[in-house]
Amino acid sequence: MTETADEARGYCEGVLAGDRRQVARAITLLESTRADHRALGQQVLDQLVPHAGKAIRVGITGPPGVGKSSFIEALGLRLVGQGRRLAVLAVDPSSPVSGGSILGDKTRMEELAREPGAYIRPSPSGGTLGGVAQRTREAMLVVEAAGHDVVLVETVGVGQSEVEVRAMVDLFAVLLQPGAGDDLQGIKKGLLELADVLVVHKADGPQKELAERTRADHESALQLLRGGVDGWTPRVLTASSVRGEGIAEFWELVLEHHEQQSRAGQLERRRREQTRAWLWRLLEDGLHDAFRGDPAIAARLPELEAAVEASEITAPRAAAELLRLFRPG
Ligand SMILES: Nc1nc2c(ncn2[C@@H]2O[C@H](COP(=O)(O)OP(=O)(O)O)[C@@H](O)[C@H]2O)c(=O)[nH]1
Ligand SMILES: [Mg+2]
Repeated sequence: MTETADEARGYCEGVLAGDRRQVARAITLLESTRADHRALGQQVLDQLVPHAGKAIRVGITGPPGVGKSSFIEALGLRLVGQGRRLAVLAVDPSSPVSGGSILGDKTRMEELAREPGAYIRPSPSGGTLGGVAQRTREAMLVVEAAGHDVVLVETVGVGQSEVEVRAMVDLFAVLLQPGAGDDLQGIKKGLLELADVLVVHKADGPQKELAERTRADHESALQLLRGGVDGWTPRVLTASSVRGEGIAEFWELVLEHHEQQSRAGQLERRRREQTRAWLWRLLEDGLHDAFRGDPAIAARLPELEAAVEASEITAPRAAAELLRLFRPG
C-alpha cells in the first residue's frame, strides 16, 4: 500500500516537473487493461488533478483527409514558437491495435513531434468509443498537470467520436472541405450544431474561391442554427495549412472565445457540466457492467428476453422484474 503510494508519488513528481517520459508512462498506466496498473494510475491521477485544468482545451474534427493533422501541426508550430506548451491527443476508436491511428501517419506531424514544447499522443487503441474517450480525458488531466497550456484533441468527424470530444473541450472546431454542403459529401447538420468555429480548410490554389463561397454559405446557416447560444455566435473562417494562412486568425478566435466565455462564467459552467456528465457516463457504464455480470440477472435474462420478443410479456414489465432482481454489491 505505502509502496504503491510511493510509486504514485514518483510518477507525480516526474509529471509535475514536465518530464515527458513520466507523462507517457503515467498515461500508459491509465490506458492499461491490467487492474493493478489502472489502480496505480488512478492514484497518480488523484494527486495530479489539483494541478490540472489550466489549459485551453480545443477539439478539432472533420472528415478524413480534410487536413486536421496538417492544420494541427501548423497551429502547433506557431504556438510553440510563441513559447506555449502544447499537447496533442487523439480520439480514434477505429484505430487497430497495430498502432494505426489518425495520428499514426507520423510523417505529417514529424516537425511538431521534434519540438520540445510539444507532446503528441496517439489514440488509445482498442476498446469502445466510450472507453477511448475516457482514457483521453484522463490523459488530458495528466498533460495539463505537466504544464501544457494548450491541449488539442483530434478526432474524425464520421461517427460519434466528435460528440465525445465536444464533451471534453472548451472550444470545438470543425474543418470542412471547400464545397462541403454542395453535395452528399457535405457534413451533417448535427456536426454543424456542435461547432464553435468552422474552418473551411485547403483554401488555396484553384480551390480558394470555392472555399470563400463555402465560408459565406456556412456563416449564415450557422447563425440561424446556433445564434447566440451561450453568448457565442459560431464563426466561420478559411484557412490553408500549406500556405500558413488563417492559422493565426483561428488562434485569435480561440483566445477571443476563451476570454468571452471566461468573463461570462460560461467556461466554468461548461467544464462543471462536462465533469458531471463524465461522472454519469462512468456510473452508467459501471451499472451496465454490474447488471450484465449479476448471476441472478444472468439466470433470468434469456427467458425474459424471449418472452418480450414473443410479446408474452411487455418490455416494461420484464424490465421492472429484472431491476427488482438486480442486487449489486
Ligand atoms: N491544398 C491543401 N492540401 C492540404 C492542406 N493541408 C493538408 N493538405 C493535404 O490533405 C491531405 C490530408 O491531410 P491530413 O492532415 O493527413 O488530413 P486528416 O486526415 O484530416 O488528418 C494531405 O495530402 C495533405 O497534404 C492545405 O492547407 N491545402
Ligand atoms: Mg489526421
